[in-house]
Amino acid sequence: KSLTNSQQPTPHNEPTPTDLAHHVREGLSRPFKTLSSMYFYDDEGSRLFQQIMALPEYYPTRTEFALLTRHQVAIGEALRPQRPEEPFFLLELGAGDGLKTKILLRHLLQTGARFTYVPVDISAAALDGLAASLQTELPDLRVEPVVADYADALRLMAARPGRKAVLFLGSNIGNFLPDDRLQFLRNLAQPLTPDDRLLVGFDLQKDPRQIRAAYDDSQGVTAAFNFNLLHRLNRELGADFDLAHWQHYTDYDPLAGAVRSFLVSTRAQTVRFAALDWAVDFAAWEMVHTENSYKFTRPGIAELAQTAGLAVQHIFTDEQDFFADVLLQP
Ligand code: AVI
Repeated sequence: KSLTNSQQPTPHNEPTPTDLAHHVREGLSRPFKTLSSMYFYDDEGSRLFQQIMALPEYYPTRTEFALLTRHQVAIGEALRPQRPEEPFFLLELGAGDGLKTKILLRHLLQTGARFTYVPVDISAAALDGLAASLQTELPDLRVEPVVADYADALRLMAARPGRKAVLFLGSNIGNFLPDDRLQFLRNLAQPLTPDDRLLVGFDLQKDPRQIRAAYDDSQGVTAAFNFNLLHRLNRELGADFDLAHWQHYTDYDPLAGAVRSFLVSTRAQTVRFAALDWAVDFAAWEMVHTENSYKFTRPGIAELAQTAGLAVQHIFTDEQDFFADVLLQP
């Protein structure tokens, strides 16, 4: 089974256009209509996500940045092998612009670690940009980008001798449904050995109002990010969504620890998909579910890790206990 699960994938692990057509038809034919968040990340969606990460309400990115800054020494110690002369690979799944990772990379270089940074992404363009910025900012860093799906990249790297320290930062793990999340972690752990390490980012449960605000910002950037999905369907599948009759709606369920985002049809309407020779009806106030963003507790993380066959070695958090980077051992 691939690590890029078809239901709840992660940014930068995009499927092909034929998958889009199939997925949209299937998701919009369900009694409770859905569209997967994996389709958020076209060029415009990726640009909007960059903007989201800088919003005052969207705390996860800057919190994890502060956390990594605060714990860089301990995290560096935990990721590198005991013997300093032993070379290792620092793999990063879905590296993005690498802004957070550069904290660790800089620290490891400054303390004489011998390692190769292996950013993994399905998009060659994303990796080219990252490699170029690393070349100027950290010219001494050895970089071996891998354009592949996470599972393929891990299998490929597992065959090479030396420790693998695998980073899965952000709160990307939160975009999986619980079953898919467990399967994802199991697949991640499968090719690794007890000498390897995993560092996974989890957004923690906190004041529910603060969580909800992070997904419904006052400038409407998150709404635009959600609407971009409809623009994309108009463009790529010849659909005729009229954005004047759709709203962004988001809610946080503290019992499930889940933010759920929706696109809401504000009136009864029919949308045609020219490329699919197909049409779909929406009732007034019908909701299309587009994204889950789960928030975690320590017991929840411990249970997940244990079920996936991983040992929690350390939980690194920020001063406010908003976010956790969890060190796991296979
Ligand atoms: C990519 N992922 C971790 C983001 C999140 O927080 O779930 C995506 C996002 N959706 C709306 N805002 C941010």
